[in-house]
Amino acid sequence: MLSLPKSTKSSLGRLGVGLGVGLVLGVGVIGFLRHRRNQAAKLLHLQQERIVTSSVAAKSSPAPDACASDCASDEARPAPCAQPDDCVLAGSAAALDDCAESRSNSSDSSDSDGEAPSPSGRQSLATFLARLGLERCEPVQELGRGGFGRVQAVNITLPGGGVIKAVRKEIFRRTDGLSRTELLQQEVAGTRAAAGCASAVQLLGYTEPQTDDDPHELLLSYVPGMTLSAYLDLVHRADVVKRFVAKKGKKGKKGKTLIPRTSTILSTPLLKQLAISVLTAVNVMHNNNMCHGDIKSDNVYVNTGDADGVIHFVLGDFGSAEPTDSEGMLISGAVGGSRATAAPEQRVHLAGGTPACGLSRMIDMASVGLLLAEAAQFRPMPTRLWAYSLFEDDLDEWVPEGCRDLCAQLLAPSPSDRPSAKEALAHWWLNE
Ligand SMILES: *[C@@H]1O[C@H](CO)[C@@H](O)[C@H](O)[C@H]1NC(C)=O
Ligand SMILES: CC(=O)N[C@H]1CO[C@H](CO)[C@@H](O)[C@@H]1O
Repeated sequence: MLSLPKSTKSSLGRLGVGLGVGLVLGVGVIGFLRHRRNQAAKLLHLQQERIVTSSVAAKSSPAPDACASDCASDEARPAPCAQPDDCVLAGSAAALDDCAESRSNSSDSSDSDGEAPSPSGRQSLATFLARLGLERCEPVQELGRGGFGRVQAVNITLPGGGVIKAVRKEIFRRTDGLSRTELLQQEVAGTRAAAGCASAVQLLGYTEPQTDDDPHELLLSYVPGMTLSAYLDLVHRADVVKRFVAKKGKKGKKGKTLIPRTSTILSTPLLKQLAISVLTAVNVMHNNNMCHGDIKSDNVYVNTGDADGVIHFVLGDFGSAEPTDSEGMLISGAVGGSRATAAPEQRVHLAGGTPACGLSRMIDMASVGLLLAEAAQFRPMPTRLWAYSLFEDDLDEWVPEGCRDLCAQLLAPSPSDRPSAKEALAHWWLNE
């Protein structure tokens, strides 16, 4: 296992954060995918085995890139999430246990800091879900369905009698010649790259199809609530009702008038929280040499279901994730994504062109800029969002200056002018 500097390790412990075995193995897997994409199936099988026997694997054979990152500077090492409740994942006690277990078993014995091992049996929950979760799940509700697949909320009854809610994503057989096995592997690798991050959907299990006829499924952590796009629509509509006020027209005629919006759709504290949550997840992915590729309000979930009434934002949908080299360039030189929320150079690519600057993980930064602009003002104005993305429009003056500045930096026309996720997290507006 990684021998982290003691200070790092104990601070991880304090925060309840584990550089999860999954995360570290994920790095190794990604490293492999980079060079040998076609051998991914074999590797994923190996990976699955390693998770099941994590303590053994962690001790005996660190994955190649885990070793490399061990020698790298702090800068390059996969950063744990910033939030103290790092391992507390939306609707996923399993992932919590996974984190706790990885932490307790990631210390080598010579440097155990006197940490008590976690109670035996905690690992068994994550292991149970990884091995049997998909077999044992019962559909509760269909969350989405398209030509490419189906997403369901599911209940999984645990051996002890409890029930865990999760999300099952099935990838349907393709008619366009694309391999659904590769798509599954792409999403598994993408989701793994954000393992352990509280503001990212977590991977609980997945199938390992040997043929195209086998089931192609992922088991993901469940986020109670809705997509950010739906949430913004809801908040916006409620606000319109408030701004649509009675007004006496000329000659005593009664009418109604809509007072123009002068405050952001998401409140300033929520906007900042959104930025921090998404940037934190992106930072973890980028540190693991993975680019999300499709950051948009449909792929961010708003957890409104916590008992504390506190809202959480969670990044999901890693199906467009692309491995990058250590410079952040996309190894395949190609990426999917959504035109409306894509970076300028990504749009050139999506339109069949070749961007002069190539494609790098900085496409994610531009998409985060557009996401924030949408959440601040442009959700009900898709034409203005589009114009903004073409540098032909701007956020209105009443949008907080810090927000406008951060959006503008993230959406810099040249990818090299955009801040990294880590730099963006240090922006003054998010820290005042
Ligand atoms: C799923 O689990 C919840 C919580 O235990 C329960 O209330 C619900 O009835 C279950 N739904 C199905 C369809 O089994
Ligand atoms: C629950 C579990 O598997 N924990 C293991 C962590 O690692 C120690 C040895 O390093 C094992 O004894 C535990 O069983």
